[in-house]
Amino acid sequence: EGVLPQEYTLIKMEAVELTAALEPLSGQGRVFFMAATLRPETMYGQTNFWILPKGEYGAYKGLKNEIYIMSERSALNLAYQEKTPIHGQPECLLKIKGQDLIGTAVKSPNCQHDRIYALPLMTIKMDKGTGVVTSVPSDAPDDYIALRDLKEKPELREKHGVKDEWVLPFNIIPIIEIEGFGNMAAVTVSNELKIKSQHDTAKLQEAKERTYLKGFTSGIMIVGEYNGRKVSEAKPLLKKEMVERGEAMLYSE
Ligand code: A2H
Repeated sequence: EGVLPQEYTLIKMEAVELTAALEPLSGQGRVFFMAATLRPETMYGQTNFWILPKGEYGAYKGLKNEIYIMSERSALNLAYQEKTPIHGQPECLLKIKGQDLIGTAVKSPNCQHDRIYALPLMTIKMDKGTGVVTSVPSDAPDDYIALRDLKEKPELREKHGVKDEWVLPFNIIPIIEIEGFGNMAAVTVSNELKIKSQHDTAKLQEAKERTYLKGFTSGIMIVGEYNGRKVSEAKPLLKKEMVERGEAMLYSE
């Protein structure tokens, strides 16, 4: 853990219907999964989002009668950052196990699909961010490998109750061109390193290091409002716009 606080953008992904585990929240306000990201400019490439099946999540009262789904620890931090109704006191409306959220459909800002689904990721850390992670397989090696695992392993889908239609129709979307890495850097680097699965921790770390800085310093957006602009320029602009439109929130820890 670093000494300096890390600032994340929380992407507000709205539940499109309150099925199963979320049903008790009906009539209480709009429900948002709060995905913590360091790469708000990549939201054009979302194909799904990730939940830890064994994780404990909660539905917390947010601002303007909204409801936020996240870990308890992150809800407490958010409450101290004046982003919930009562300073320092998160109000939990419902506790939910990650497993029961798998398959929930959301509408996410800047996403090219009308809806994307909650899928299981076993390497989520509940003591980082919100425990909710949006998935951009073109540019995040963790996301690419975990989505590939689910697509290629029917037994993995079955184990976690994942329906084919939540996974198989979603292809990787090129959003950023990086010299020497093509337009799907995570795929290029993961293949170069021959990463076998989401549990190949050391190689995934290496892949992240190879893509992360490079994407920021020499990446060029090839979609969206800032098509043709550098990632380093587009990132703060897209972040600000999403926050101003009420589609995202800043959060530090
Ligand atoms: B990033 P850092 Cl396109 N557990 O968002 C595991 N991973 C988590 C997490 C958690 N609790 N909370 C957030 N993350 C992921 C986009 C992205 C990200 C791209 C490329 C790289 C990248 C789409 N997924 O991160 O440990 C989130 O994934 C590379 C590091 O705080 C978040 O940003 O440095 C990033 O890890 C935060 O990682």
